[in-house]
Amino acid sequence: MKVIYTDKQRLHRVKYEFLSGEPTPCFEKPERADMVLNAIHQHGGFTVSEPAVFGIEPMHWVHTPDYVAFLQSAWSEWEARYGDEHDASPYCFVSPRHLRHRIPKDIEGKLGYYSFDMTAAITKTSFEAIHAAMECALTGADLLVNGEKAAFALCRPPGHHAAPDLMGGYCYINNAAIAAESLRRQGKDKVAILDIDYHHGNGTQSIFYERDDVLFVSIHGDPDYDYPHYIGFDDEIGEGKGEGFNLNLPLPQGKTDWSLYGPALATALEKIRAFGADALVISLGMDTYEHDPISFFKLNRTDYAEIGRQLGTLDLPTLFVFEGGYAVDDLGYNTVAVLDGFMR
Ligand code: SP5
Ligand code: ZN
Repeated sequence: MKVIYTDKQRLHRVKYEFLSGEPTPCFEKPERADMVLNAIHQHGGFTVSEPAVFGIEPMHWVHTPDYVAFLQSAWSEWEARYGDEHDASPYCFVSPRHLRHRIPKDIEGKLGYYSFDMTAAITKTSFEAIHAAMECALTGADLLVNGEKAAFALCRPPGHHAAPDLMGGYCYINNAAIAAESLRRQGKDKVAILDIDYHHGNGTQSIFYERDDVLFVSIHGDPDYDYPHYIGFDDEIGEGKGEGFNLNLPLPQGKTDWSLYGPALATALEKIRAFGADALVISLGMDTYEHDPISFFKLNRTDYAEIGRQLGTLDLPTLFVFEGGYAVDDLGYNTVAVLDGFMR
């Protein structure tokens, strides 16, 4: 299988996230990708290559122009005000939500306006990495269009929490959504996105919520008790033309092992088959692992091989887009277990 990766993505390294009441070293770090690359090289059945060059235009396919402009200028505006000692991070959010509000001129106001949490800080070189991650996903989509059966875009920072004009959950630009849109624009009439990150793909859901040409299915920790807290429930089925093209399969914290996960995966695959997808994008989060430090499912490496095998039974051109997964020591081997299970 072809893997698309570039070291440019190392340019995004955030110092802290605000978690459980204290500044914590950021779980989403460059070493995550190193561990995956390491396992990929050990496996031997992959070829790793650099992404092709794309401009920033594809960001506008799923994000608003003002949001993209904000991402580009945020660091210089922040540095002009506060210097370069700390990463640019929001502290104040839109309130009141339901009355009119406007986009403020000051960088601190803008950071809050375009964020839904405090875990997506911006550094001097973040935008280069964010752009490179999108290029990895787009290159993967092009491989499928050119006849490749499958590809793995080893993206970071991840993307599935990024909505049209919101960053959060370590995500800025929605790599999987842009890859799906690229597939749509290149002749794949129906594209399914299956999000198996532990956390609900709120950003991807919001991007495609009113569309019937891109099906979004997500298996994740029950948002009544878990991040992203306000979205990801099973009664969110899509709106307008998109009604019936959004499927959330929340599962309980703590006790979700294969006995609960397997049936949810079967439901997801059945939905994708019934949709009649021409291509499949997998938001491949590995934070469903039993030893993940911030998540609460109990999947193990054998389960990952089985997930990969079952995804293969759909027999669709499939792009894997890397999302979360924070048990760094096992992250590479778990990721390769899914891909290896798929290739068998
Ligand atoms: C891409 C991705 O996986 N983003 C996830 C961001 C989740 N951030 C908030 C996690 C909150 C976890 N709270 C439990 C703390 C355990 N000590
Ligand atoms: Zn996650």
